[in-house]
Amino acid sequence: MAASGLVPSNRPGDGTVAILGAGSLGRLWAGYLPAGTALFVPRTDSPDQSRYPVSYQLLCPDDTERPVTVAWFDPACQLPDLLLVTTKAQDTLAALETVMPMLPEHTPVVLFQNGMGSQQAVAARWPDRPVLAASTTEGANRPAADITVHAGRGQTWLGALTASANPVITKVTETLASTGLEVIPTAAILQRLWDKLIINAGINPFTALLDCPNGDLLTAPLFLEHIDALCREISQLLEAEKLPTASPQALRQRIEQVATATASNTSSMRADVQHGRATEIDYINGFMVSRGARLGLPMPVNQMLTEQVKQLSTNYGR
Ligand code: KPL
Repeated sequence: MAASGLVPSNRPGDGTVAILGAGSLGRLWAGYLPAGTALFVPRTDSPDQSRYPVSYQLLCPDDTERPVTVAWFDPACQLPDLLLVTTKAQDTLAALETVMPMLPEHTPVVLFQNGMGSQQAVAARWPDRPVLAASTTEGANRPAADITVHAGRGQTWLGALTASANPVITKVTETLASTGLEVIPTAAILQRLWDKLIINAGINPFTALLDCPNGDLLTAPLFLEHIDALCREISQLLEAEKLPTASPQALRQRIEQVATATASNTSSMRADVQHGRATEIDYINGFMVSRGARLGLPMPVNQMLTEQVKQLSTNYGR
């Protein structure tokens, strides 16, 4: 039953998907979901936001375009079957504090945040809810307010973070796969999140500091000076965390492969700095620093990158 006790205008089970976070990734999923099933969840800090539906063009990798219009979720009269959370890592917990009370206890919540730490905070805050995490390599950006570019096809892994999410994984996978995007359920979602964290730790801060696309890193003196030491820190951290280990050389190779495959991309952190937004550095290199501190492992390169990116954001007016 909706929070207000009013009769919902949609029927439970009709595939309605609420999306919290109307940025590039939220718009990507909304654009591929069956027409009319996606709704954006208004932010309580933008009271005017919920007046008009959001309209934009989605530019697809096969060079086709689709016009997308997404209405706003009204908790008084709608019951979503699923909530996708595509907010920045640092905004997630606070944003969910206002949204969770509007959702029935059994509504699955899928977290799409970069980095690590925010997912664990949400699962710890709502341990009895079905909370899942997604790790995606779908590339999306928003060059203008009314344009979302699906920059490259990827894959999305989906896994349970809380016990009550296990029985709903198949259904959530089906709903997300109805977009035509590739969605793969996994029992090893934490490993997937770590794998992506490592890539983000090796690419994002350097591209933000150098203000360059991913591929330009490979010849940049700042990257070449620090990448081996960074990979040594990460390799030691994996071992201390008792996670599958990888040599520093193997980690560097993985990072360089992704930088090459996404050579013309602007990383999410570079984009955040360029737009004067807070970055996710505390959930990427900063997360490694705090895990290292708990385990007695110094992380000087991660620390230096965290501090420099924060300084950069301050210089850009944050
Ligand atoms: O995930 C990314 C990001 O920008 O956050 C990478 C893999 C670095 C691609 O740009």
